[in-house]
Parts: sequence; structure tokens; C-alpha cells
Amino acid sequence: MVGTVAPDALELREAHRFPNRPVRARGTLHWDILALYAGVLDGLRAAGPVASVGIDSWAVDYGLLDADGALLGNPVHYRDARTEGVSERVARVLPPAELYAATGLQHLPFNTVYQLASAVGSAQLAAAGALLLIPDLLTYWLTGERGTELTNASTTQLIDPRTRDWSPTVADALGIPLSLFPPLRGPGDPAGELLPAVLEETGLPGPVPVTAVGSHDTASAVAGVPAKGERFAYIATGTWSLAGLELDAPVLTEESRRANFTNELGVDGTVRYLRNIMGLWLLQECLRDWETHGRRHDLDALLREAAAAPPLRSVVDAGDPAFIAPGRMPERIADACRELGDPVPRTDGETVRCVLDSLALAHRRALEDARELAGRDVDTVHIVGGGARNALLCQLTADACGLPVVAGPAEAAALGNVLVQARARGVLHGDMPDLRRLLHKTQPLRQYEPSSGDHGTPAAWGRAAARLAGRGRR
Ligand code: LRH
Repeated sequence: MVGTVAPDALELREAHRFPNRPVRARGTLHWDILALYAGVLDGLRAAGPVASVGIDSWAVDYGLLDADGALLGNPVHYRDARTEGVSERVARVLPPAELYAATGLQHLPFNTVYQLASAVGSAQLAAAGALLLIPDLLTYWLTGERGTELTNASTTQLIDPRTRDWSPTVADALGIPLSLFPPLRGPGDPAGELLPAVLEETGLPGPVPVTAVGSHDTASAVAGVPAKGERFAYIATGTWSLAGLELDAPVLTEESRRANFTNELGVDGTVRYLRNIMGLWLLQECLRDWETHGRRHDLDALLREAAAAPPLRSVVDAGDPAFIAPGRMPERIADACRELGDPVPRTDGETVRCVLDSLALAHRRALEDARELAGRDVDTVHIVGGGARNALLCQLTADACGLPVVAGPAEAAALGNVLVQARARGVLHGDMPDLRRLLHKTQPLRQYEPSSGDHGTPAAWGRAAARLAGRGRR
């Protein structure tokens, strides 16, 4: 994505798009990191001359380097089964309440801390001289410089959100050597320059500085929320739905831990107080499954079918970690409906409706909990990320939450990334509200008002929420 930025203008252009296809080999699900890096180089070539480069990606995953700086194996995908049962083992050494008090991170079975705990004692970890999170690894290949960007580091569950620095308590208790991590750097810090070989390969005129951004895609997406005031909640929806609030300080209470809320670090000293919800992964995996069974759907037609299906007929818990692993998603959704005593969807359209109703309910629950736990009021919900293009999901979320939803930009992460670079290069000035002013001035947004009742009355949403809450899971 190429951003063009001036004090009163902001445009984004897609220069190149490439697939991200995980590969299973010898039973382990990997990222094809060299294919991704090749995609980055192709993207730079397609972009043409640029004033700065910044990289963000999904969180928690990493590559290990040997003493010479060579990559030790392909990074393992956080959806791989290697972390099964690990959090239970870790809990015996470090009780969940202590881990939360130290890191404020939501329990997710794939947090880096569990990935590393599962690797302690392996030949690969023993051979490692450094650990680089995915965006830091790509940055290292582009610049030769190593660092650990803070917003993404906060997803490792090895950072104390009060000090915004490493938590030796956690690392020491689990035998994880913090010395593997290169020094921390924050959004806006310099991260080197494109190496001469990279300039040559991409045909870019140098020098091209690389700037650290909110390298966790969700940190960049939240920076890309076009909020006007302070009383807003956000839902960054793509593969995941990340629903919550932007705060000045972490909430580390026991209630917060039990509600499984996370305190990830954001741009400009902020805290992203949110809950991870399965997101459009549920739909993506259904589409993939139907295609392997010879049913390739036109997405718009399928969403029209879903919109016409009976509302709130069957719902599942879209926060249930049981949905993390890939494969057989329609069947697993049907199983969850059966288990919870709801009718099983009869058509693919009804399955999609079940997914979207369930996501809307999980959005509602996350925002209700966030408001209560953080003691903050909310008058607007911003939906950013790919899900902002899904009109049905936006309307259902407005209906479920009983609040107006402002949808867009879909490319919030790229915009948040570019804004931080532009400010670091001196093109823009000011703090988050100033950067956000530029977003709501320049980006097309769409507003959804809470219910006409077409997709379920407020009372029906309330009953469905209570029904799901009664089933005891988040
Ligand atoms: C979204 C995301 C999310 C993480 C998950 C691993 O892309 O970064 O914030 O929890 O991927």
C-alpha cells in the first residue's frame, strides 16, 4: 500500500497484493516467510519511489536466527497445534492470576509465551541467537538492523503494560531468555534504511529510510480509527474481530482477567483494551470448506441469502477458542449449534447468518464488558478493517449494540501505518486526535443506525445475548 500524505490530504493506493498461504510440513503448520518477503520486494518494486517504508503484520509469531543471522526454520503458525496443553503446564509454574497481573494479556493459547514455553529444550531454540517477531524479521531483511517493536512485543505476554518494558518475572519463571529479543523500539522510531542490495533488486532510488510503526496490525488499525471524540469503541474486523477501547492506562483487575480482556500497547502511549473474537475467519473457513466440496460461492449472493435468513435462529460463541484451528468449519459450527441446543443451519446462507449474528453478539458482549470494566462511556462504535465492507455485519453490530456504527476505512491498518510514518518524517504534526482528524476528513465512511427491527428487535437481541451468556463461555 502506498500512502500519499500532506497536512490536509491522505490517499492510499494498492501497489501489489499477494497471497499468504500457510504450509503444513511434517505435521506442523508454517508461514511461508520467504514467499511473503518476495511479496514485499515485489510490492516495493511496484510502489516506485517512496520517502519511507513501514511494516505491520499479525501478532505473536516469530522467526529464530542463528549466531550468523540466518533463519532457523520457517516460523510456525499460531494456529498450529504445538501449543495444545501448554498454557495448562505454564499455569502450574505461573498461576494465571500472576501472569495477568504482570502482563495484562488475554489468555489465548497461542500467545508467544506459550509458543516459547513449548519450544524450551528444543534443538532449534538452543541454537538461536536472536528472536524476531514477523514484522521485525522482514524489516531486518530489508535493512540489516534488528529491533523489537513495542506494540507487537506487547502481544508476546512478556511485557509489563505499566512500565512498557519486558517483564523479567514472567521470563525468568518460564526459563525464556529475554536476551533473544533485540532492543525495543516504538512506533515512529527509525528502523534503518533499505540495504543497497534491496534498492538494486527493487529498482528504488535510495536512500529509503525504514520507520517503525505500530507493527502489530491491530495497533496500526486502531491508530487508523477515524474517531471524532473520546467516547468511541472500535472493532477491527478482518480474520479476527478485535473489539474494545483505547485507554491511557491498563486495567489489570481480577474481573478484567476473568472477562478475558487484553491490554495490548498502542501508538503514543495508549493501551488497546480489547477482546479477541474469532472474526471473519469463521466465514473464510466456511467458504474454503464449501469450495473443497465443489460449492464455490459468490460472496455477495451468499450475503444476500444470509440477510434474508431468519434472524438469531442459531448462534454460537464466536469467542470460543475451539474455533481457532483450521478445517471443517461448517461442521464444527453445526456441532456447536447442536451442543448449545439451537437448530442446525439448513443452508449455506443460514450458516453465514449464524456466523454474522454470532459475531454481532460477541461484539456487543465485548463492548458492554469493556465499558463496565474500564468505567468508560461510549456513544459511537467504529468498525474498521475488511469487515467494514460487510454491510450486513455492520448493520447487525449496530442492532446488537444498540449504538450507531461508523464503518470504514477498510484499510485502517495501512492508514495507521502510513500516518505514523508521515509524522515521523515531519510531514504531519500533532497527536492522535490530529491524525484522526485527517482520517475523518479524507476517508469515505458509512453510518449504520441501530435497528429498524428488520434483523431482530432490541428485545430479541437482548434475549439472544442472555441465552449465549447463560451458556457460560465468552
Ligand atoms: C490480527 C492479529 C490479532 C492477533 C492475531 C494473532 O491480525 O494481529 O490482533 O491476536 O492476529
